[in-house]
Amino acid sequence: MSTLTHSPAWNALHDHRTILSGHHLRDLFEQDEDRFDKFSLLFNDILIDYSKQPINSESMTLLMTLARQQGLEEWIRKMFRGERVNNTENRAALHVALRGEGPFHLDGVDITPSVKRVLMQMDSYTQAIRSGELKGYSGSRFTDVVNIGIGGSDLGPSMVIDALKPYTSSHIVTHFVSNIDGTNLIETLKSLNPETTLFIISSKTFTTQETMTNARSAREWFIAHGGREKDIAKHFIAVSSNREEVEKFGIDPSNMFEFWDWVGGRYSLWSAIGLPIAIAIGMENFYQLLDGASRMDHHFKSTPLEKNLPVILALIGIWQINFCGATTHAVLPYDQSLHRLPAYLQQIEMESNGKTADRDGRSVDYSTGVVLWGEPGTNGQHAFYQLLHQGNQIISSDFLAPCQSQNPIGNHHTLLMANFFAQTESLMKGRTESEVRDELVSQGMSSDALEKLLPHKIFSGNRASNSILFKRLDPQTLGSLLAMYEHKVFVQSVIWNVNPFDQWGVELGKKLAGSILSELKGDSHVTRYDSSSNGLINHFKKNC
Ligand code: G6Q
Repeated sequence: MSTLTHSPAWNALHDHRTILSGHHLRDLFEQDEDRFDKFSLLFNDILIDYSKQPINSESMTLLMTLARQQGLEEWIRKMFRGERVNNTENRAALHVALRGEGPFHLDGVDITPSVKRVLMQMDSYTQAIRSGELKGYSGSRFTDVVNIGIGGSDLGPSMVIDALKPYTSSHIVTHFVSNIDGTNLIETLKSLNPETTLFIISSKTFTTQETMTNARSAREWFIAHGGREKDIAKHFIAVSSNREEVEKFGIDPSNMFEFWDWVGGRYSLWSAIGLPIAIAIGMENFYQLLDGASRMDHHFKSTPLEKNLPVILALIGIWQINFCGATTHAVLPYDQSLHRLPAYLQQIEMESNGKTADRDGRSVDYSTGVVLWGEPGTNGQHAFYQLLHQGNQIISSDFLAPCQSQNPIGNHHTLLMANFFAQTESLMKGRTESEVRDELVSQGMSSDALEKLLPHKIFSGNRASNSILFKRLDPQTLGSLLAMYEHKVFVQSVIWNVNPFDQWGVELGKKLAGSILSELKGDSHVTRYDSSSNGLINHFKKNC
């Protein structure tokens, strides 16, 4: 048994769960009129309501005790102090330095000036592109930006640009190519003119197979469609921490935007990886995004655990995953602009905390991380909500919505929000047998038919959710929300004693494909793998 699952705070939570599990959420609300006031928090324009969770005041006290037992307050200080909290890679995780006033120290040196220098470089480049001062090889202004990157070098920027569409320039369209599947690149290039297209090759390492393959093919396309070698400098720029590889690729280092090994890929949208965001929404709005995140950083660092948004969300998640038996977590934005948020958070949560070894290399005997998924409401309601309401698995969820729409039209937003409130309410309350019986009787249903239909119309309810309401989806609010989720994941990693900043699973994937690649090239019959892999590879070779 691990130290964690053996600890007093963990055991107290287990015992408490046994007692509390006998209480339906409906009862908890009936017993306490002030439940919303007790279990909700306001941070600037963001309201978090966690009162529809199976908790009472004692649950929160016990969860806070667990957090303190695991040394959370000191871990937060360590991260902000630039200590090497990414122990398996011997690195700091200082993404907060990308958006804060500073100073932020790494090995005794303030890194804020380097951050500011790159921000200034982004600022002048962004202005030059948006104003048309920088032009393509034929003298026309840029109309399209193609970001070539994958994982952390893709998900954040593409999600943010979709989320902030009303803030984007109407002169420039941003495209994202991430998949090594040629379809992604080819379909993107089909509508583009090389004379007016700017390629941003975004890769921290500048060695990632997918990105480098797409980048080379994009360069070939550029040359094949009228561009000359000497025009590449104008049309290809790089965001990377690997100057040597950038030069090898043929990009002028003066067209390289630097970031550093203390910025994890999935925490990098605040760095030069955010360049496509800055070009799309303008630098002023990009600064607003950073400012929103910085405000959340300040809140996270300086607010007592009991009133600390990321801490509360994280502990509610721990409660759900480790004590209530939730195996998956749905992120359900009632905002079409946030349609890529679940995919983005999937990486933040699953890549960060999906680990089996703790910080000291011991196997854990408790769940870490959670399967995260989701789709915007109301679409999901007509697809998978059935299982949320009447399935027999425990699924926790975050419902997110803006009070004001980015695109008001008629009564759309009111209807959307009516659905938002109705869903969390009915998941919590359910429908009892007597409520269903009364309804069917009032419809005049015969007793035989009624008894047959009755069990199908009962909803057990008692299904937990968090509601996250914000005034409007603007750059600052989005920045705060994303930083909130980043810190939530960090808090959970502290409770589980895992390193949230490495990703050895990703590194393995990068290596494995390389070894099979050589087998796919020749004509020889493959025999060196298991019979399944041999059979599949040989079938592919016959049919490709
Ligand atoms: C993120 C991961 C991973 C990474 C990609 C791209 O935290 O490390 O998703 O971002 O594998 O890596 P490069 O930016 O080095 O191409």
